[in-house]
Amino acid sequence: MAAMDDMIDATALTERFLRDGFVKIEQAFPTRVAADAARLLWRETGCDPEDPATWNRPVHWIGGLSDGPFAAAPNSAALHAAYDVLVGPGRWEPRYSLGSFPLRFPHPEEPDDAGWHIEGSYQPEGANWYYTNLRSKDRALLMLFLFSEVREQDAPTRIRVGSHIDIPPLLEPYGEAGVSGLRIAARIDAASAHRPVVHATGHPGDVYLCHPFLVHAAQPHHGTRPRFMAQPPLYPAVPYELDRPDGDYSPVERAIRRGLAAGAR
Ligand SMILES: O=C(O)CCC(=O)C(=O)O
Repeated sequence: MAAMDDMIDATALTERFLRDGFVKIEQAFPTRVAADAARLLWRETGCDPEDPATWNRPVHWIGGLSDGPFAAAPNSAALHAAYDVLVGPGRWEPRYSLGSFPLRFPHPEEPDDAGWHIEGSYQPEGANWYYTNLRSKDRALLMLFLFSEVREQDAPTRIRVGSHIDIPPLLEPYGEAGVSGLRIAARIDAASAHRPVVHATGHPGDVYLCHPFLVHAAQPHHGTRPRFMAQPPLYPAVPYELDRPDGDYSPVERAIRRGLAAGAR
């Protein structure tokens, strides 16, 4: 506990996470790891970093990668300490890969994936889209790992601050089975439209740890240098619980309960 307290102010982290639905951990992993990761991501795109004529699409989606830097990035001491604070010790799975990289390039075409949404996490048999449920099955956190400089003009992810509180009442009627993100997309957008928007800017090595129900969206890139990011889940080791006799709720669970209470008022 003493070591964790040296690294991270757990109370401040928890308060910000409960209020905003996310926390930014600056220099959560080393810059040289980010640089190594970016080099491998360029290779995956087949584009030439020095020749914008080869940047042939507004977004290159890359799947999962487990080369060294992608195994190292999510496992820094600072991130492990933050996962413990937000999700709870023993309640999250270490991961040795990163996945789902939306690599956004300056391009005259608009991307077609820039709507407001929360991340779905599992696909029931026969479903053609990802689902989520009130206990956030299969997703302990949404994480944004920055591998390039992300300034305002570099297509930072848009975040509706505090929107994680708006979502639990929408999910509750669907119970354990949950609902497809597509089916409730319009309601998610409407329920959180009043929230202020901030942009996930930062430096290579910064990480945003987000509540699974944080409403966010991509945006077109109007800058000059591509934006490299990963947006993987942190996986749970055990399901979230919303009714704990001992009251030992994690900040993620507390936020879901707050959202339900707010919806009931
Ligand atoms: O690229 C981004 O900024 C966010 C992408 C995203 O949230 C998504 O497509 O699920």
